[in-house]
Amino acid sequence: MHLNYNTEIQSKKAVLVGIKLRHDIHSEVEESIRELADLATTSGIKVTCELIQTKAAPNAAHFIGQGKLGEIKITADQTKSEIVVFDADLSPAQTRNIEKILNLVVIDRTGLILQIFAQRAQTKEAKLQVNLAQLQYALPRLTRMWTHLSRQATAGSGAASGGTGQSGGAVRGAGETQLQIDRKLISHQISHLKKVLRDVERQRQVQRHNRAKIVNISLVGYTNAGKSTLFNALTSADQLAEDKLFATLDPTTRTVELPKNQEVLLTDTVGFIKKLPHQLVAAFKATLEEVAESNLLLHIVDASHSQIDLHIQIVNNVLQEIGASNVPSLIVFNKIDQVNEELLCMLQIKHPKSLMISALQGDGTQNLKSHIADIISKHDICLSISLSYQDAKALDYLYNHGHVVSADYRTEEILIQAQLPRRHLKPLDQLLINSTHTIQ
Ligand SMILES: Nc1nc2c(ncn2[C@@H]2O[C@H](COP(=O)(O)OP(=O)(O)OP(=O)(O)O)[C@@H](O)[C@H]2O)c(=O)[nH]1
Ligand SMILES: [Mg+2]
Repeated sequence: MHLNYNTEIQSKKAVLVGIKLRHDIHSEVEESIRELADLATTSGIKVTCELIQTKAAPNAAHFIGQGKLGEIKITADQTKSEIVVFDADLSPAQTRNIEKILNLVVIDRTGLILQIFAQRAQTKEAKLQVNLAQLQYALPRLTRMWTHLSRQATAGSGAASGGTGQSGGAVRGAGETQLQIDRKLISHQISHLKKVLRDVERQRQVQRHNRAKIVNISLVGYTNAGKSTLFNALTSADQLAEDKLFATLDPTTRTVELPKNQEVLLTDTVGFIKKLPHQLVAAFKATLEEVAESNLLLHIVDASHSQIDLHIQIVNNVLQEIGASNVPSLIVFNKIDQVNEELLCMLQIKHPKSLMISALQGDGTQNLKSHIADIISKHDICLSISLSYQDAKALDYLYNHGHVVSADYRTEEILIQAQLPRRHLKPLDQLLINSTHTIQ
């Protein structure tokens, strides 16, 4: 099946086109195209030129006017670019129409993000999820892909540029039959993948059930915010962290030891981005459910980025979309080593409950751990125990699983004040055979 069309774009040159519609703010359009350039570079495309086209409202047939398309064509020819990447979501028909006019490969933002996910997926589950999203995206665009293929088929004989009109006509008949076969195959594969992913989801539910007794914390945030760097700093793991978008696709979970003897599970997961393709959100449902079922979210924000507010808002929107907006969350501003005092003060005023860290340099990470410990302790119970020396094992249990605030050794008993996660109360109770306790 010819769905893995990554090789078609890697190392090829591309013109990027940003679109400023009537109500768009110019700086945001600029930032968006800068991000598109990062996405393109991450996918292996070589960006030759960035253009911004102003348009009151999108055109139903080809999104922007034919005159503007002409300008794009000239730029693409001058820079020897074979691809045009639009910073918009184009409908399958718009993509086809623009391709016909430009005679170049046209990719939209969703298509580009899907390509990156496909390149980055490592585990079987991530590959399945990305594959499903790609198939769902490809199905209505199949004609276009077939056109690419037929163009490729004839390209070997030197007809790649210019000759598509005639050669396309020559293969169209065979193509249509093949197209119908491809459509059926893809629909079939989509249902098969959905079934396989439902099984994965069930397995995850079982794993989650087994972990339910431990506090689960997930790192969420915009892509490249520094989640994996923080994950590594807190867990001594070696999760891939790099200056590329979507470095992490698979959720990774590790234990973190906190002060006061607490142990939590920390999960690092996929980063969010503006217009995260809905096919991906749907395909990554099982993965993202981990986030929705966490006890606490650490929302990591790159404090050195120029679009902090937008990033926070986008992450909150995705959290809402995946049903995680009710999970308690703590904003953690990262990369403070790159930010001046003035901005830090402003952020602190705007987000009084937030924390400031540099995951890379380790600043503030101990404070973050204590803060998490405090948040979790709020759910702990406070105990006063009059412990008989015969029940000394209970004291070990308290030291291992809770926080002993004070221990007053008397002749007949030990008077203990302690904090303990509620889930440890029952096992402790069974050890208190000759002792008494009260919950405060
Ligand atoms: N200066 C500075 N750079 C940092 C800091 N934390 C992370 N970085 C850098 O930011 C880049 C992205 O870091 P990652 O940890 O991969 O970011 P992420 O949020 O996991 O990204 P995705 O997995 O793509 O969503 C890397 O180049 C890190 O070295 C920090 O505190 N200061
Ligand atoms: Mg990461």
